[in-house]
Amino acid sequence: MDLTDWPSEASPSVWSEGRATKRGLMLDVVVIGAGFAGMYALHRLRQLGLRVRVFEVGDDVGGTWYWNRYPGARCDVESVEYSYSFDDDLQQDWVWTERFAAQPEILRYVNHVADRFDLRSDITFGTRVLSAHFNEGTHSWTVATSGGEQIESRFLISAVGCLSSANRPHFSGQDSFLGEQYHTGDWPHAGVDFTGKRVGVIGTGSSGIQTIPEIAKQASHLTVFQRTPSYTVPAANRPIDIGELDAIKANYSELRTANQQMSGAHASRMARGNGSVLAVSAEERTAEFQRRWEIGGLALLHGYGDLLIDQAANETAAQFVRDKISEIVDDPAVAARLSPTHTIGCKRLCLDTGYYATFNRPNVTLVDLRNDPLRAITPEGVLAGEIEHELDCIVFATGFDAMTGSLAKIDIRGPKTTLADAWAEGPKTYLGLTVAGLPNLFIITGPGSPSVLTNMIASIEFHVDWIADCLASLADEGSTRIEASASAQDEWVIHVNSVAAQTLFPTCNSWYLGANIPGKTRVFMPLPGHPGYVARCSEEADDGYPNLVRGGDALSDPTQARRLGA
Ligand code: NA7
Repeated sequence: MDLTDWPSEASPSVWSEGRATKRGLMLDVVVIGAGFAGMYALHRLRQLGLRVRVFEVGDDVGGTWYWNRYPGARCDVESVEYSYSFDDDLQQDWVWTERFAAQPEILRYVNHVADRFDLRSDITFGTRVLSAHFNEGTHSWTVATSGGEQIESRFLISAVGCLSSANRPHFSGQDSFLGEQYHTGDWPHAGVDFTGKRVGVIGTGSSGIQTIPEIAKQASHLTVFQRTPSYTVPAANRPIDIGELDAIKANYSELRTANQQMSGAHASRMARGNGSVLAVSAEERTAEFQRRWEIGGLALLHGYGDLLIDQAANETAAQFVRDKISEIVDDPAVAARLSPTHTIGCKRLCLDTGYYATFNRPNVTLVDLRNDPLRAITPEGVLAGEIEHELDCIVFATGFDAMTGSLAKIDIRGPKTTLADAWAEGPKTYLGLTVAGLPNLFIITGPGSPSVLTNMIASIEFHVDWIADCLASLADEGSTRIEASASAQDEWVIHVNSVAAQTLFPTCNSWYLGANIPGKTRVFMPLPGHPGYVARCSEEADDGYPNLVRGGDALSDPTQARRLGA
């Protein structure tokens, strides 16, 4: 069937035509979240003629980029690649100004997309989805929102994002603090002026590493509370000149296609080395690491094929970064405290602009919480070890309950299980897209898919297209119910774990494993390897979805069924 022949947006819906419920018209799809994923899902499913409604907690579009407005917030995937590919006019028209876009530019871009495709008219902002209960009788979800609405929808799509539920660890005495408190993942829209203030930043992951150099420029004094040092490499961010951008745009589809062959679905323009770092001399590898350090971005870990597979190989890159820290940081004791010892890359590699050099500033102090544990937050500041650090503001850069946190907040109930029960021992999915026991639910970039190990936009587009094709196939055959088979899901979970086990990813306490959240089941959530994953999902679709059990009432209107099948 040619999908472009489907009814236009104004035409009757595929499944719900004429189907009024006690509470009003039944929707085809409720989408949760209006970030990159929810926005594209809305656009794509509208093209199928489906009635779609998106619910979004924020007051506007953007998801991650709506909330993470801290100074220094910037994407670590190059802007020409971290952008939608689904519409060539869009990618030709938009002008990126920097190699790695900063948060305000990305937010301008998503706003442009929302305007361009008139997305806001089907998004309800300022509204949280509280629960979704599946009705076996009608093969539909009853979705309840914080706005007091109850909506019936045939399908439910989670576009809640992977890094959208802020991790707010509780520190003793926190409520007594007399100054201001901020979380990088929930930053005030009006911005914060730290001029002349004594600021403390807790957390040195990607967010902390991006914001620390910026806050240090403003604050009278900055105290950085570090529990675990991170590896960070220079972003080497720079403006993109218009000639460079035009050259990329002239071959945009080739770039997008080439990126599909990359493990992370991006960076195909960056030369990769497949050989072993251990097979070359120390001089050669140092020269290659240096070359890649200067290129900036994630290039460093792409130099050799075994850096994320073999511990001894990995150690060569880790030592290279530690040597850089010693070179950059003036005080050897501070350099030692900043030097990580874990596997490089098993936590997401950070990109920075002047991070290590920031610790040479006279107004910056590093507190190592491994030696001086954070004992309490006091009215005046932070008590670490025996020292009370007096502060006017505390910035929590403590990360997220990643990949499952936002979905787990919603009371999702299927006929025989809840999401909470289904995921009690860690998230289990089939293809990262569906969950056995929860029919008619799809998860964009869910656990068990490559998601956070990739360029998220590429993964989002792939998932949305896959879901759209699946829904079109259901419409074709008049099915109203689809659910992953439990055995296929069990096999998929084993597959994800076995692929992860062939890498060094599971070897440290990362948010990929849920290890940053006390009590969270420790399981490696994303699946390494975009191309293999895409091939597997495409095979599932091409074979007619053999591992997804379909069924339900045929469409009640046979003329419509014939039309859709035509
Ligand atoms: P991350 O990478 O999870 O970093 C959080 C940081 O906060 C990290 O340094 C943590 O130390 C620290 N942290 C967390 N809880 C505590 C407590 N209780 N005490 C002290 N320090 C704590 O989150 P980000 O927001 O920086 O980055 C998330 C992703 O966003 C990033 O990977 C990019 O993909 C974009 P720890 O390492 O756990 O010892």
